[in-house]
Amino acid sequence: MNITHLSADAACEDVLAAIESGGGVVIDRLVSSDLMDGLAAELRPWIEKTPAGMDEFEGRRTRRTGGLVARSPKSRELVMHPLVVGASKRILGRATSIQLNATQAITIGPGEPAQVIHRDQWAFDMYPFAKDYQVIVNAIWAMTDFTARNGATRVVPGSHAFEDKLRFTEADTVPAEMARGSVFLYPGTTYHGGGANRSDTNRTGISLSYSASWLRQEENQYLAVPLEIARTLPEELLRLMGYQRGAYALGYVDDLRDPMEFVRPDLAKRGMAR
Ligand SMILES: O=C(O)CCC(=O)C(=O)O
Ligand SMILES: [Fe+2]
Repeated sequence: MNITHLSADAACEDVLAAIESGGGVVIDRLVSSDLMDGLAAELRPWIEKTPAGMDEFEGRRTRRTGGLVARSPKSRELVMHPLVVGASKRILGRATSIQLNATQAITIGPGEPAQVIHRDQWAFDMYPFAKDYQVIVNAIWAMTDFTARNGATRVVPGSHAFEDKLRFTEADTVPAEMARGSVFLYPGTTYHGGGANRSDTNRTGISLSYSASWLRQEENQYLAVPLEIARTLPEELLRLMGYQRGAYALGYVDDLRDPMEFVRPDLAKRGMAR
């Protein structure tokens, strides 16, 4: 079983159906090469400065560069991509609202072995969420081509419906191969991992994940994005970053104030009702 590929004009329903049946989907060339060129130029100095990972999961030949909303204006377009955000809202639809969970440019260097196969929702202290309750969706955008040789994400097809805490080997997986500008979208229950890079060039993916807004964000957006920058961002992005209450009252400030009041007082909502 291979990963379904859809074209850039795919409808949200097609994306949801492909994920429902296979546990993930590649949407080919959803953004232009030009956008990826711009993104690569903005990120290059930051990636160059990023130290390699400290353990096997992070990858000792892998660099994880975060804070993308602050560091790369072009990344904001990916974070707010309507098809990805629309599909994520549907997949996480049992929660009242969704939020940006983490932003990471993942640069897998030559010689890096395969990452252990895992579920992204294990980030939440391995909590055994109900099978029909998704808490996280990840979009990995290809900033370089993703090939089986250079470390394309490896996926266990259909594994979003499997039991929790299973172990897999590379032989159980298929590579999410895709051209630059494409995105691989999958829920937090799909078993996957970064592939081994057996090539002599870097593989870079921009991993942008979204979660149910009642969970703690993996990347702290309030500290990763300085307030002076936050004040310049569009409302939709600010809300995704967490400048809104989750569920009924999560994340309010002092006298039940909307966190938006601290960034864009003109957009703040009064009272808890949505
Ligand atoms: O870089 C990749 O292809 C996947 C990385 C990953 O799954 C993770 O770090 O959680
Ligand atoms: Fe992962």
